[in-house]
Amino acid sequence: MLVLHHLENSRSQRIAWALEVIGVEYEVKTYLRTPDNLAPDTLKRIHPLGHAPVLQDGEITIAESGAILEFLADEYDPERRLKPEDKKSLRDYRYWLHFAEGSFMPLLVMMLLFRKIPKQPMPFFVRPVAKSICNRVVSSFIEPRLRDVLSLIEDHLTQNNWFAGDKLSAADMQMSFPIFAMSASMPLEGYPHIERWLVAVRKDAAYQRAVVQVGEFKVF
Ligand SMILES: N[C@@H](CCC(=O)N[C@@H](CS)C(=O)NCC(=O)O)C(=O)O
Repeated sequence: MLVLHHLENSRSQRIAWALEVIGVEYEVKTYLRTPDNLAPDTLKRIHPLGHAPVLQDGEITIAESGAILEFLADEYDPERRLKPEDKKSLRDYRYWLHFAEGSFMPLLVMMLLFRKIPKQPMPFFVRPVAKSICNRVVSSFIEPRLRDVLSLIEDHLTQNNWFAGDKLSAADMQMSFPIFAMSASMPLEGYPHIERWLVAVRKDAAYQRAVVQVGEFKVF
């Protein structure tokens, strides 16, 4: 049976959603985060980097959520519920599948780190300087780029119901994690089509079953 190594409140939710969409049997092994919000060392026994998600299929161990979704599409989805067939949708599928981890997540991780740095232990006289530098990086570098990302997504979802055409696909699953993270840290009122997409995701029956398995995304 497929085994999903799931870290609480993490990207593993994408994989549980995909597994529910294709209706394949799987077992979830849940790992709790450390007090520093990291993965526990036990996850390194499954994959050397110790990140989640990791999927095991017998002797095969796969990390990277995009690679796992592609593996499931190739090996377990004869009805092509995860990957569209027509050329235009397939191009969009590939773009957003890579965009989520290649362009979107690095900005979110940077924002998380720069917001955390001034809260770390440090001499009291250093803190105001650290705070001012970090705020500057967030406001002048990270936030404008995130606004560009949201506008790009909003434009795309104005013309498409889902990320890859008219049907839900693994591109939506891959994009769900950064969009949930964004929506948890700022209101998306100016982005009605992203909001509309979020409502559709939460209504999806397979998504709801995945939430029962691995929980809903919470803010860090
Ligand atoms: N690009 C990887 C990122 C994996 C990753 O960083 N996962 C996070 C959870 S969302 C993690 O394991 N964090 C714990 C840690 O870094 O210790 C993917 O898409 O799977």
